[in-house]
This record gives sequence, C-alpha cells and structure tokens, in this order.
Amino acid sequence: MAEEQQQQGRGDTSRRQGDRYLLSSDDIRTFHTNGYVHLKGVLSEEEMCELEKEFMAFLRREVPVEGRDFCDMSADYTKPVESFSIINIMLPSKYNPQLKGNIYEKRAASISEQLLGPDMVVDYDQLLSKPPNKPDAEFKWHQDLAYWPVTADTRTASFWLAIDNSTVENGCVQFVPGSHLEKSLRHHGPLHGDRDKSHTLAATLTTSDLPKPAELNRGDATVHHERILHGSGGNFSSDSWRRAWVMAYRSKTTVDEERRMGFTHSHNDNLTVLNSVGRETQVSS
Ligand SMILES: O=C(O)CCC(=O)C(=O)O
Repeated sequence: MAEEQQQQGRGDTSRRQGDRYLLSSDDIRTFHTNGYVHLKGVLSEEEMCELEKEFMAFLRREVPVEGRDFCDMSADYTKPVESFSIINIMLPSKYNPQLKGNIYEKRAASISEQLLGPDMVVDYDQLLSKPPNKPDAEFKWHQDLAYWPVTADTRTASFWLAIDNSTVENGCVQFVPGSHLEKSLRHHGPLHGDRDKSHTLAATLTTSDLPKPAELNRGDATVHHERILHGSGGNFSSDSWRRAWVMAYRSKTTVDEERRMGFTHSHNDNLTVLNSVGRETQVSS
C-alpha cells in the first residue's frame, strides 16, 4: 500500500511500464464500486502525438469509412456532415488495420486484465469528436449494455481516452456512480423514434441520480462498466475540441458470440438481434 501511495505521489510515469499500466488496489476497487475509474497519464505526450495523427486522418476523411460508421450521435442520419455536432467514427482499426496493436490498445489490454481477468480482447473501437461551439453536442444518457445483444458474460472495460483536455465546458463525460449495480437496465428509447433514423438510444435520469463530471487531461482515460449510466453535455467552448478515442474490451467468448450473431458494432450491421434492454424489459414486464 505504501508503495502504491508512493507511485501515485510520484505522478503517473511510474505507472506506465512499457506496454503495461499498473493499477493500484484503489483503482480496482473504484472501478467495481463506482462503475468507473479515472486513470491519469495512461499515455505520454509523445505517444499521444502519434495517435492524434491517426485520429486526424479520419477527421480529415483521408481514411474511407463506410456509410453509417461516420455519423453524428446527436442527430438523425439526414444531418449534413459539415454541421455534425458529435462526429462519431466507428471501428477505426477496421478501416485502418495498421492501428491494430498500437500502444493504447496494449496498455488498455493490461488494464482490462487487471480489472477483469486474462480473457479480455478488443471488441470495438470508436472516435468521438465535438467541435467547438456545439451546444447541441449532447450524448444522451445511456448504459452501454442497452446497445448490445444479450450474451452470457457481459463483463466489459470501456476506455475513453482524452485526446484534448476534457472539461464540463467542452462536454466531458458524466457518470452516475453506482448505477451499474442496479438489477435491471433503465428504459432506453430511440432518440429519433426509430433505430433506422439514428443509432442513438436515450434513457432519462431520476432526481436521485447524481451525475459526476469526469474532467480529464489529455492522455488520461476513464474505464467504465457496461451498466453504468453516463452521457455528456454540449461543447460550449469557443475554441476547444473535445476528442476521445474509445476502446472496449470484453471476454473472448462474448466477442465470439456477438460475431456469430452478426453483431460487429458497425452502425451498418443489420439489427435483427434483440438488444439487452429489449430483453430485460421483456423479462421484467
Ligand atoms: O463521448 C461521450 O460523450 C460519450 C461516450 C460514451 O458513451 C462511451 O464511451 O461509452
């Protein structure tokens, strides 16, 4: 324990050990108790610069991305690309396979293993950007599991890596601590009435839900549980982007099960499978 405190006191360079990032027992406890944990300095500035170059190639549309995998999570599919408020790029490492095995992926693998065990593999990745001056760039409250099909093992470590400093002003993610412990998923409805019009699902908060903003510095990451309620507000900053690189680790068995159903997390997937919220709603009603 004294050693952990020393490590934290020294800052985070000592927690990065080659491809690994060392968690403290406190980090592990926080993830399981609150449903998310904030990890400082998961990547160095030099490592961030390399990743940012790849990120920008997608934003400049130099890497072709198919159909709905380039979309706006705050709007329906008819909104013109030039005015997107939450630019969402699904599966960057499918569209640029050279991204596979990057340093972020490796550190995230080591963190997932410490949190959830040795059988975790990458399920999907995603790039999310809110340009400045986008008050409508709201990512609606949701639980990730509501988006996914029913599988036997739901364990997930979802990483959200800050490419820019992320603040309440530019629309950082907010989590409702402890909400992952509820027995059933909340009710989620399609934001635009129909999943064919937009991929986005939305849940509503109750007065007893107390969201906590996760303000991160560039290179920090949060890791969250598949059932935690989270969302984010608009970007009210006049000059700051809010870019994030998301990566989700799930068990190999679960990823194999999803793929057998034809579910890849692409927004071009044919949604014939019942998602988890549909199943839990049916079971509980
Ligand atoms: O970036 C956001 O605002 C939301 C991201 C999110 O929902 C997620 O990473 O699961």
